[in-house]
Amino acid sequence: MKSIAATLRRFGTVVLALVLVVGSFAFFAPTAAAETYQVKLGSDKGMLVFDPAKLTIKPGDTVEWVNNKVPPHNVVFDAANNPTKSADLAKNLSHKQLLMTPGQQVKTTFPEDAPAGDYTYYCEPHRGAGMIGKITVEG
Ligand SMILES: [Cu+2]
Repeated sequence: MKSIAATLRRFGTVVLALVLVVGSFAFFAPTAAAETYQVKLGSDKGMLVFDPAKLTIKPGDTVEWVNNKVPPHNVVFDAANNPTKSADLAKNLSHKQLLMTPGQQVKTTFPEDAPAGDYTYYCEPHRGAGMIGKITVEG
């Protein structure tokens, strides 16, 4: 009898722990909606590309650009190629400073009120070589 009681107590503790863990996920899910995505500057094989070149995100999400191969690179959003054609918005999203060292990172958090649509960006030194990327913000 004693061992059954002990087993039941242990089982009860496990169930309680599970309820707490699952409950905390449910509680935090709405606020943990914003995600962070990584885009490499220069592919692992040394191609002059953003990897991935196309990315779909939601307003409030963050894109982390990681300097990878064949630097220098930068991230410049095209004022003529975003949903509002806003030069200010493009400037705020951009990181014009050249990244020289592999591993360097810059981040852009898209505002909660970022209009849905395609945002085209490029790397200034390698734009002519086709180093162009696109972020699609979902509505
Ligand atoms: Cu580049």
